[in-house]
Amino acid sequence: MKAFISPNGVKKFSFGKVLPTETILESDYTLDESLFYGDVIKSQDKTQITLELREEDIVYGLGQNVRGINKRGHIYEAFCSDDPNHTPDKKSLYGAHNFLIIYGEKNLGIYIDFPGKITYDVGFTDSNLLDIVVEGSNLDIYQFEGSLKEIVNKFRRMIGPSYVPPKWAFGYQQCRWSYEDQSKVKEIASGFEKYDIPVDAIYLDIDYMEDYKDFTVSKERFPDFEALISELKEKDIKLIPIIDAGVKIEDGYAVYEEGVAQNYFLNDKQGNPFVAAVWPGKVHFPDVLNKEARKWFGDQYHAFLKMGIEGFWNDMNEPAIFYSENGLKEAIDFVKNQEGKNLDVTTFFALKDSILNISNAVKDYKSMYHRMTVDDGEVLVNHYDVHNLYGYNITRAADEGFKRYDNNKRFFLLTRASHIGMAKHSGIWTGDNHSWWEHIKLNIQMMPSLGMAGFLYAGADTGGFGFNASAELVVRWLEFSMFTPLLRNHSAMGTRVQEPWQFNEDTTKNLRNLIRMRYALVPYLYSEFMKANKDANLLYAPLSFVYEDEQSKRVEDQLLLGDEIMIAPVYEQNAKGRYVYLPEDMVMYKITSYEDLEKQPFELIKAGHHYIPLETHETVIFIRKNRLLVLTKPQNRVKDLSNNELVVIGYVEDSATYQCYNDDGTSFNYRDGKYTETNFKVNNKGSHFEVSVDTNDYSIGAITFYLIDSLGNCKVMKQGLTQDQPRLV
Ligand code: MIG
Repeated sequence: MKAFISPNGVKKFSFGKVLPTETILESDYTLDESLFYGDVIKSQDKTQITLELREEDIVYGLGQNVRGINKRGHIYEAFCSDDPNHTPDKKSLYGAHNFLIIYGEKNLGIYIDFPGKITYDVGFTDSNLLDIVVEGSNLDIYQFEGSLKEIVNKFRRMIGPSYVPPKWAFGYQQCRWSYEDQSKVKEIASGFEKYDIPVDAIYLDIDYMEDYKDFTVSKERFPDFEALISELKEKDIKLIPIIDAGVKIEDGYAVYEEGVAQNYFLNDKQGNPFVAAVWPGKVHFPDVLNKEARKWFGDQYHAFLKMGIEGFWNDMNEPAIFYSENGLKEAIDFVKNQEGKNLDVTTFFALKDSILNISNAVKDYKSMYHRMTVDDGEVLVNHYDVHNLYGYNITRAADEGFKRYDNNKRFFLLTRASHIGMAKHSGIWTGDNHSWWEHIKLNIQMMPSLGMAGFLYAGADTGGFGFNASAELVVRWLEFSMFTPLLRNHSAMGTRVQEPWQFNEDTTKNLRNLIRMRYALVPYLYSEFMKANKDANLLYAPLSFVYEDEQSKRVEDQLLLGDEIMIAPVYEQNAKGRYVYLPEDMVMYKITSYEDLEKQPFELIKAGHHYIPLETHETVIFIRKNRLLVLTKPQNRVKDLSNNELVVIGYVEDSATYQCYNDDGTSFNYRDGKYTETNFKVNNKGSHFEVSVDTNDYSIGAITFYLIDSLGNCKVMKQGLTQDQPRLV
């Protein structure tokens, strides 16, 4: 083992030579005498890392996973898995995010740089131990110290800034597996017009393709694809097609033929393209760990970009395998063998499992090979050993392809499988959840750990993907996801439809109000998102990141969103309220509709535990002490939002400031300082409030302040700025 230290105190412990995961930015590490905080035992093909957990320690992190914000008490695996049943017994979902923090007397952050499988026994087998088993002996362990915020900060600076989508991606998005033809897509777009509900994007799931072939469009179901794109574009609605990982094996299909001719696919042991089967039937997988193959696959997107498509979602990229030729043959042989026999129990269960186990089989992953680009050379690597890099690199292929097409345009991109380091290329959705109340809670609990892993542009299928959603569930879910950067309603084939108007009039009205409120929140969400990204902070933080009292450390169903507010969503069926814990006095804002702002639905709530009654149509947020929340007047598209009519709600005991950020929303020019800043300042002078606005944003017009003082009294003040007025008032 060798130890190193970076200029900002990050310690690195190297064991052997890890295959390049390309997850971290270069830094000047110097040799160091430090010892690793835990015990490390190496055997030939495994590394076991053990750390002690004290009774009161909390373990945060591990990115996309089941269970609570505090990960203690379960075993997790980092092994990207296509598993549509996110039940509490699961160890691993689609992402592999090897970053965690032990929060206690001495805080410790750990990132394990390793591309294969890792198991984390977080105080499950022995409640006082964190036992990590890495399936390999070449790895780097990074160790971070400091406050929770500092640890996240150092780690996130190390992996670099996260993906920034176009601003319209902060609007409402509608998906379904599938909107099966062009008339259905138009019908959905008209639905939003008819019911006057904001929307910015509609998705195309796998049925838009011809026989599930990537980069093709069904002539039968979408005969006028380009006209459809322009028609929607005129309405400012983006169309987002899906791209799967597997490339259909079919003579005459260019992507397949080129890939074979150039040896761009994963191979089997003999060096022939590996045959797996997914939606299109038999497929090959692009070898995106090979630089040239990755470039080739990324360039496939250009034809769609030329047609005016501005974003995609990448699915099945764990990669998911329904079956392989060999796996299927073995299973069928086994089944045939049992024919006519009087089966004992063991054989009967083996028979049942033989078919179930053909999907995503480890044996198949171990039968595929990459020609991985390492230091500009090529190394033959077994897929199993780098499994967690696949989704990362196939989405990176897309991002790099987009940048070659236009390097100053922000394209929209979501992926399912992911890994640390991938956050710079794309956002993620959290895969096939269910229309279960438990999954609203899971969605809430996953957001902070995704952020720690760098995934800021993230969200879950609102309303739930699998199973049937009730109206109440969709409303309550939106009461949380209206705050997540990715706000997408999606559901599976065969389930109850769940577009906002599919339930009853009341529900449509509630959902309209919530979605409009989401648009009102965009200035705040976008500002906090961009600041969290620039400063390598969390957008969603557990309460303990700010409040150090014992109770705050244990709160699992409330989050801080940005620097100004705390959210406390309802996630229980038939609930008419919930308990909320306030670490300090805050102003409660019960949201019903944007228009109801005039009724001043604010109330000062003292620190402590409270039961807050909340009807189905009521969402609650809490404004922190001496903080300001900025809203804008809602519109039906993000691009129509302006800063012309802003609302500032503040809980000001002494003084508060807020910096609202904005930019063109489409380019990377913000990196060159091309953005606007509006600084709001409020002072409580006892008898009155003093407000000032300092801005270089010439679109700022009327501002209405709702200011609440320490007695809970609300004062309304209107400020007008005209175009030629000085920017300082
Ligand atoms: O095997 O494309 O997570 O969002 O609708 C299922 C169909 C494949 C899984 C994705 C989901 C998508 C679905 N896909």
